[in-house]
Amino acid sequence: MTLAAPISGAHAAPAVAGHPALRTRRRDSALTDIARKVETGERLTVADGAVLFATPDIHEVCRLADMVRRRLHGDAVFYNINRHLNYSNICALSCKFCAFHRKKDQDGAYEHNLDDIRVEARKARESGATEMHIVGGLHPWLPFSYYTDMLRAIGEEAPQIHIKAFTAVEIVHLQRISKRGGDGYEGVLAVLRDLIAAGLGSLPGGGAEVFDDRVHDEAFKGKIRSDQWLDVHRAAHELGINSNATMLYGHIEERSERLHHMELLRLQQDHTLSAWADAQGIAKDATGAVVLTGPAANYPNERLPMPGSRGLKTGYFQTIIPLPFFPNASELEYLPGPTGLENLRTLAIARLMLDNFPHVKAFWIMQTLPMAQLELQAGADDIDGTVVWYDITKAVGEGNHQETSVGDLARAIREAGFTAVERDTVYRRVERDAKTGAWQSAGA
Ligand code: V47
Repeated sequence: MTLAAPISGAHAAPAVAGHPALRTRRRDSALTDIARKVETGERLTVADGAVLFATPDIHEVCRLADMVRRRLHGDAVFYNINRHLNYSNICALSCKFCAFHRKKDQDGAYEHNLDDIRVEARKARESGATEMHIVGGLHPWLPFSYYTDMLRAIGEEAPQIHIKAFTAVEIVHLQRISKRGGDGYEGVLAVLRDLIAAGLGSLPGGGAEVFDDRVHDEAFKGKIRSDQWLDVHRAAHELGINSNATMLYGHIEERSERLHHMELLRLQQDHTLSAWADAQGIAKDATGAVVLTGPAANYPNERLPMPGSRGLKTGYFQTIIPLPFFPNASELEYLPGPTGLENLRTLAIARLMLDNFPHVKAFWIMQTLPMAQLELQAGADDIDGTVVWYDITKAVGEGNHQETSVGDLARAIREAGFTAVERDTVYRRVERDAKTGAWQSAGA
C-alpha cells in the first residue's frame, strides 16, 4: 500500500529519511531564523510573531512552543482546586462581546449578599479548595464596604483560602466609588491597599480584552483602556501581590493587534522583573529584555520568579491566559468565533512571544477540555481548576454548573503525556493528605 505520494516539481521537499508518510510534511523556511532564536533564547520580534501567525506549518509553531514550555516546567502540568464566584452580574457597562451583564431590572439580574458569600466560602473550604476566584460586573450602587466586607467574611469562613479577586476595571470602579486617594495612580494604590488589608491575595487577569483603541471603541467602549489596565497591575505588583493577564481574541480584532497586546505585557514585565533578573545573573539585551525561556545555560540561578525569590521585591505577572471569544448570546453573536486551529496557534504564539511570563494557561472552561489537552502539547502548562460554577461564558446547551473533578483534570493531563501537579494560586506545589484532604503549600 502506498501511504503518501512523493511531492514533485517546483514544490519538492528536500529528501528525508524514514517513514514515507513523513515526506508529506514540508518545513516553512520562513521559520528557520525564528527556530534559531527560540533555541538560543533570543527574544522574538513582533515581525517574527506575524510570521508565526502566517505560516502554514502549525506543527513547527507548536513544536517550538512545546520546547520552551518543557524547558520551563519539564513534564509538569498545573491545575488547582478552586471555586469561581461571580458576586453580581449587574453592570454599568454594556460591552458587546459580553453575555454576562444585566441591568438592574432585567431578567436574570442577580447580586449575592454577604450571607450567600459566606455559604460559598464554607463550601469552598469543605471541598478542599485552595482558591476563590471572584469577579463581577461594575455594580452601580453597592458601596466600597461591600467589597472589603466580602473579603473579610471569606477570610473568617475559610482562612486558608487564597482570594484572587477583581479585574482591573473593577479596581478602577472601586477607586471611583470609594474616592480613595483621587483619580490617578495614587487612588489605585489606596484602593488596593485597603483590599489587601481586607484579605485580597492577587488579581485575576480579566478585563484586558485586546489592548487596542479601535477594538476598544467598537467592542467595549466605556471600559478602561490599556494604559489604565496596565497601571492597575503595575500598582498591584508594586504592593507585592501577583496577577495574571488575559487576551480575548477571535472577535473583531486583527492578529496584529493580538501581537501588540502581547508586546505591551512583555514590556511591562521586563520592568517588573528587572531587579530580580539582575540578582539571578540573567543577561539582558540592549532593550532590557528578561527572557526566561532560553536553554538552561542562560540561567545561573533561578529560572523563574517565585514569591520570596532573591532580588524580588514586587509581585509580577504569573500567567497569560488567551481567551477564545464565545459569541453565544452576545451582541457580536453574528461572528463565528475562533476555530480550533486558531486557538492552538494563538496559545502557542503567546508562549513564544511572552518569554518573560512563567506560565501559560489553557482555561478549560473556555477552551474545552479536549482542546486544552492539545494545547498542553503546544505551550500551555496550566488548565485552571475544578471551577464548579461559572457565569461569564456558558458551554452550549448547559447552565452555569461547569464543574470538573480532580480525577478528570488529572486524566486529561496524563493522557496528554504530562504529570498532573496541584498548585496554589501563586504556583507553589500543594501537598495534600490523601485521607483528610488537609493541605499546605510547599515552602509556605
Ligand atoms: O474579563 C467575557 C472574558 C473574562 C466573554 O486570572 C469572554 O486566572 C470569551 O478573566 N467570550 C473573565 N470571553 C475570565 C478571566 C479568567 C478566567 C480564568 C482564569 C483567570 C485568571 C481569568 O472573560 C472577562 C472577559 O475578558 N469574556 N465575555 C465571551 N463572550
